[in-house]
Amino acid sequence: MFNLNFLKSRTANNLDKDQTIDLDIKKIRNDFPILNQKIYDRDLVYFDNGATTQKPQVVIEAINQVHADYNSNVHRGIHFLSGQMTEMYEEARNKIQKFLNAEHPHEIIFTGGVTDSLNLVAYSFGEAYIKAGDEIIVSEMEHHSNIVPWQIVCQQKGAVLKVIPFNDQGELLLEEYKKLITPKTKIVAVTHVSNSLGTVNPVKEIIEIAHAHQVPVLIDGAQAIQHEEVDVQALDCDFYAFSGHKVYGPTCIGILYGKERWLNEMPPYRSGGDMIDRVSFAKTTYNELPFKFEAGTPNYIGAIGLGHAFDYLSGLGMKNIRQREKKMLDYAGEKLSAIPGLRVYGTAEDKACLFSFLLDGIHPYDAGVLLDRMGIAVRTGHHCTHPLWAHFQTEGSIRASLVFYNTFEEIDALIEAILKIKKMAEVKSELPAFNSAESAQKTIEQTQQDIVAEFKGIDDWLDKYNLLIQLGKTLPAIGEDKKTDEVLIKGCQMRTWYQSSLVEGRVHFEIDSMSLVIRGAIVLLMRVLEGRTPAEIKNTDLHFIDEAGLRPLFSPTNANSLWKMVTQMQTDATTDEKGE
Ligand code: 7TS
Repeated sequence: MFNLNFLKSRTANNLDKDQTIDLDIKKIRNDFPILNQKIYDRDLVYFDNGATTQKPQVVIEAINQVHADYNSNVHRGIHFLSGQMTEMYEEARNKIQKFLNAEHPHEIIFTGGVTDSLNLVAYSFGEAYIKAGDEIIVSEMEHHSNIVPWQIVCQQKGAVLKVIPFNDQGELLLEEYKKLITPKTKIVAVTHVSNSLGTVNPVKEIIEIAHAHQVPVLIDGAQAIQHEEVDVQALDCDFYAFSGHKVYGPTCIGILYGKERWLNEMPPYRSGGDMIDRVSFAKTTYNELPFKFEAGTPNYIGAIGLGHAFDYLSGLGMKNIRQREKKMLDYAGEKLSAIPGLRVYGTAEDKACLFSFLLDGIHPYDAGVLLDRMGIAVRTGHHCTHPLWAHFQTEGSIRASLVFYNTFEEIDALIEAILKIKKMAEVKSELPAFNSAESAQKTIEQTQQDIVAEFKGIDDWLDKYNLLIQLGKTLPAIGEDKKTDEVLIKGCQMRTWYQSSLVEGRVHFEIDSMSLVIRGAIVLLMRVLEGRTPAEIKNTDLHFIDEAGLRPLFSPTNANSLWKMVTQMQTDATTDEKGE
């Protein structure tokens, strides 16, 4: 039985577009089933919206129902289901056209996400217009996906990448930008909102400046579309790109808006079915827009889900969303800046509700795992913006990114959690300093049993981390001169340096880490393995890790330097043994 009614927008509120009201957050939160759950027995506080947003029930239901009742491939069947599906897919395109106020539906290209959209423009625009000696302008605060595709174009074409700098508040320096534009500039590609600092860039002005020189502009809207009203005609941008999953829609669906003129002139990016008009071995001609850029079976179900996400947002009203997020921005901003030893990165005049910060004396990784155990999901690290952090001469931050469904109570919970973490980091450890000579006097087995006993009585995850942190403070630091790249354990966000040596038949370790939690684990490993013979180390079953309940404290992805180090300690011993 076909129930096309569900395709009509079902929104939380049906409001006049220009009216501003306070959103009923309690009701809205019930639209997002994932938010009403407990993590480690605590209410989930989801502050990782910059990475991906949660999905309202209407989007989840739409995806399910399309799979259950309508599934069929688009644009290629004459049968009923295919016709229905095609209609829904094209209706989703129309909704997005309206949401963005694009002039034509065929200026909306469905892609696999913003990364895919940015690669499409870099490759295809690059093929059409960029030659040796030309210049491309990006900014210092771009996500890697709006840097690397342009670097590749530059390498392939012999073009030059120029960079708009920003000041310490995280605001682009427009006077510097103006100086970068020359007759060789072929395109400007900048982010609308910075994912690491929250800065809302003055994209209209950036576009006007470029257009005064007949230079087109690509806007990466990945962090803007969920917070701002975006009108591509009012902005007059040439391209606008974003991902569905960051705007309450499904993953692996994205949008590239492009002005008809450019999209018509640019060559296809990916090729295959659907993007062709006629194929022969003598000559192949391409389909018209938007299909020229949609090779193969598109993610039509994702597109329909995304259409529903935009219906939902229209129902709430982007102005109401902006108003609510601004209130939370002011509230959280004031509370965070009152915490001593907390530095906020990104204090631009106009910013989204996103806070990047560092706490004195604690690595972002440690803060991230502790917040997680308190039910608060944040992101830590570089957030795929290495050059941005190079500006601040640091490696990343703790990032809390909020959206309208977050609450003031959740902000209070974050503040309370940060104060708790600060205390753990600041308190002087009462544990004795790690002494390698002393630990070598006990047998390996006895040491392991002692560690298990120390951790066994501790039920609360936070207390376990706290013990590791306090242990971590007792590890003697290795000299700065020894912290070289050669001894750095690769592929991990918290830098850990590791070296071992064999002296008179015994293995000695010199290990250090920026993370106190990892340092705590190092102390435990050193207590067991330091000063032992290669054979002892190789043959030790490190059973204390599981028996003391330590393994779940370190996820394989986040704490991979620790697990690599454990393997390294025992592999080195094998090598030493052979060399003996
Ligand atoms: N551009 C910006 C500004 C982004 O914030 C991101 C993702 C991307 C591009 C790439 O998006 P994707 O959907 O193609 O992966 N940013 C983040 C982030 O800040 N945390 O996780 C992903």
